[in-house]
Amino acid sequence: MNTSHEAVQSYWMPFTANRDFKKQPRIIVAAEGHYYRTEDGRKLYDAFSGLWTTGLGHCHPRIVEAVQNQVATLDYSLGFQAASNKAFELAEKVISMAPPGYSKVFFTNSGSESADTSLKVALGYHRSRGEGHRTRLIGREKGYHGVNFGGMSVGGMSPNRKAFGPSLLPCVDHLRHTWVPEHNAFSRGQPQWGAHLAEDLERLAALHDGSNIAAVIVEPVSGSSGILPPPVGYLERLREICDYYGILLIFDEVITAFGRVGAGFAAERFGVMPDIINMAKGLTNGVIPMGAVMVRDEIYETFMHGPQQAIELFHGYTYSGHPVAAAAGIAALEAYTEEETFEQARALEQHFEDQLHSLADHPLVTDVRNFGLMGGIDLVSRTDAIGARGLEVHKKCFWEEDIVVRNGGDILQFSPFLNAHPEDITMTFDKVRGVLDRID
Ligand code: PXG
Ligand code: PLP
Repeated sequence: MNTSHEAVQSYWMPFTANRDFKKQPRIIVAAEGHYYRTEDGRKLYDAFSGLWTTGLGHCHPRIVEAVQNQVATLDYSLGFQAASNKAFELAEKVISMAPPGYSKVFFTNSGSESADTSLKVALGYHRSRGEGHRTRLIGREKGYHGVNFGGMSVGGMSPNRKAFGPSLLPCVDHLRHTWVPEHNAFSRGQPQWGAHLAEDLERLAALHDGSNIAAVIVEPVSGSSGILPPPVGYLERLREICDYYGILLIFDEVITAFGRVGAGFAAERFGVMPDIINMAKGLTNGVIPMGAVMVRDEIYETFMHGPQQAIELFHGYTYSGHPVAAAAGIAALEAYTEEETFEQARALEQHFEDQLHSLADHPLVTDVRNFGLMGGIDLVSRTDAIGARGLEVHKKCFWEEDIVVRNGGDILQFSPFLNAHPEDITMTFDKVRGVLDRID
């Protein structure tokens, strides 16, 4: 039965042009492997693997089974002062996949909650060390750290901030972003130009005094703002400056963790170790909402003082460490290891890069960027309607080409499955080219 008009009208959709959508709703009813099924019975190839979430493909049998078993065994357990066995098991698995030095995992339900959790951990850490004066938080222009107040404040995507300006957190500064097309347009992988932009942190340390800065949060590769890989040497330089001033470095790896950049974590791929790593999405392959914040041992230990019965961190969510989400996470992490998913993803990178950049010569394309299995294509915006061309490509792909391509305004974003077939990547870009040829 088709979704009724009333049902469509009842739902206030997130990050969606609701009025436009409701004229011709795009409704998905099922998925399997690399395909969605629509309400009108078509099979769509998913070129965005969920929403960066579902690298293993949809309805992965191992995860489906784990969730089905868990929901029938322990549907929910309180997580405060007692917790489900699955939360512990997943925490151990995450640590075992992480580079050396990280030893504790705090569970959240999303990337947004991970962002706010990590900022609170950073402030609490400094306070526990007797440095409560470290209150400043530094984000970056074009950064995305979700939509809660902390993440929104350190985030740097202007449309997400615009309506809430006066209510954003105080004591926040932003580094400049690293996308400067006259120097680094059409980069393949990390741009050579731009490492010096990390010196913005030196300027902020000089302005406020480094001893007043609690943390710097960046995505190792910015995702939502259109796939901005770090210039060569940039992350290394941020790490050095943070070390010098005693500032915590947080990597928001909500997109980049679990294979998206051909490794367990971008930290590992870039060889730069932050103090805190945020994750979500791929943690459960998107099957059940869950996020996590992983910290270096010293950060956790710093909180562990005072009377034994005292709660060390006044923070947590009703669903932190939810047993069904944790079961999905355990199964996903086992699948990544046994199927050698990260190695597969790494092996696809060159083909993906070549196909993505094959659109560079199209008259509607102004820039193409990629890292790992993350790709962005900028389209020329229509003068009278910013975002309209990108949305039109998304809609034409959905209705006429049977593929799901995500647009963020006039930027097309690609997040192929970590285990994609190379010919499907080729097919994706052939179809996108066809659509670009047909629109004005
Ligand atoms: N941090 C980063 C780096 C993200 O990419 C979040 C935090 C927030 O996660 P939640 O689970 O609260 O949404 C994200 C989420 C896009 C797109 O089109 C990206 C995200 C969300 C929606 C769309 O690139 N990333
Ligand atoms: N609002 C109210 C009234 C609550 O009781 C709670 C949790 O107990 C929350 C918000 C927070 O909900 P959650 O823990 O799911 O984030």
